[in-house]
Amino acid sequence: MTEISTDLIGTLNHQAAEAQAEDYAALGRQLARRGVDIEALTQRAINWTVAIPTWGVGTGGTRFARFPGLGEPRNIHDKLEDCGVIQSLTRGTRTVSPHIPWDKVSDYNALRQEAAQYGLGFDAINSNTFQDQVGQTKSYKFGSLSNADAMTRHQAIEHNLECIEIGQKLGSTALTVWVGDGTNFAGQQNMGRMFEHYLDAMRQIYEGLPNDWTMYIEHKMYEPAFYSTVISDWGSSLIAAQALGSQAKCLVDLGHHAPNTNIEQIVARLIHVGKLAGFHFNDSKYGDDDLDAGSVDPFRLFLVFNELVDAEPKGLNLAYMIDQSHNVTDPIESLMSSSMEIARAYVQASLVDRKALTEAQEANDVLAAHRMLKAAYITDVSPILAEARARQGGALDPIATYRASGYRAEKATERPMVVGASSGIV
Ligand code: PSV
Ligand code: MN
Repeated sequence: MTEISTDLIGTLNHQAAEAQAEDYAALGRQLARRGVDIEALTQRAINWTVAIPTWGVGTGGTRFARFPGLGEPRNIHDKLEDCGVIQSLTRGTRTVSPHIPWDKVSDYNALRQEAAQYGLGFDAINSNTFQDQVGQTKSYKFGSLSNADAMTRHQAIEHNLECIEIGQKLGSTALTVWVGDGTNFAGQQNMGRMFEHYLDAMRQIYEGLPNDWTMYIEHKMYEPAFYSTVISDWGSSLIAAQALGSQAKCLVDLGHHAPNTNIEQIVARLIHVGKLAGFHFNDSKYGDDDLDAGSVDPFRLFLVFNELVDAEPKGLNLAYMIDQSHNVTDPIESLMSSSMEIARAYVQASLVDRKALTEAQEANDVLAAHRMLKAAYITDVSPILAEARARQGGALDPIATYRASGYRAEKATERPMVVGASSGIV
């Protein structure tokens, strides 16, 4: 089941087939000279997948304004339909990551089947204790899992346990916990006590985790709290993950660090202690900008993947998700573009000659080592990505095909704008 006709994909792919074959063959010859088998890389690209956040298909906004797009998804059913479009064109986004209560329904088994019809499964489920919901007894204004008030903490724990229950019905095996808890004033709270409350609450959630589940702890430096944040960095996240046990790991959202932080080194450290859960991909210039992955600093994205590919022999089992806010673009286009940029970084990092790199490092040959990374990074692997998509029935050019399909215009008439709705994140 897909809203983009396979005929259209076939026709446009056919038109571009000759150029693609030429480019793929030329790249194959170039890589062969470098001792790299293009088919092996194409297979890696075929196996690659990144989860789409359900909230990402809605138009985002800032705290100043939100400019709604046409034909925005009004509910989880519309969101799944949009995610289905992304998957049918890119073939590298086989799962969606739901957010509760934004994606609440009465029948989760039916929702799971609905997703399966689009060829989609469910990835990590995200809890939400950073907003108050209509009818909620206790407010999260002063925090959730670390709130000074025990009843508020209890309510937040119960919500997370409910998320696990929902996730089980959806076929998910991970819970992502991000809390906005923190303070805006020095002295507002006792920082030690807040952390203890958080740990105590997380322990109670952890006890409710099924044996085959993982809990992802997501850190973020600031926002919505601006003086202190309870899980502000990977250090706090790691302390919590280690205190909780082997099923708790640290999730790295690329935007949740100070500008210029060496994220790839954080990744290496978390791999070292076996506590890396996975990623929320996005890009940023200043803070948690939630810009499209690879749009500001693609080299950094590559360097993150360089660490991941390097650590592959350790048998990593990571969760890859996108977490972006699309304020000025069509979210479907941005998500397709981002998923392709992430796959690009992965394939480029797979090109690094690890043996030669280690030798250069052992010999302290600085420039040779650096140039090996750059050689991989400057290789245009687009023909490999396109080939991987086309071989799976996807589009050689997903964005051009999407535009030609008229999907958004069709949805604009089918999905009238809901006044006051805010389907995107801020
Ligand atoms: C917080 O900024 C975050 O990165 C968390 O992952 C949330 O679940 C998501 O954005 C949506 O607000
Ligand atoms: Mn995130």
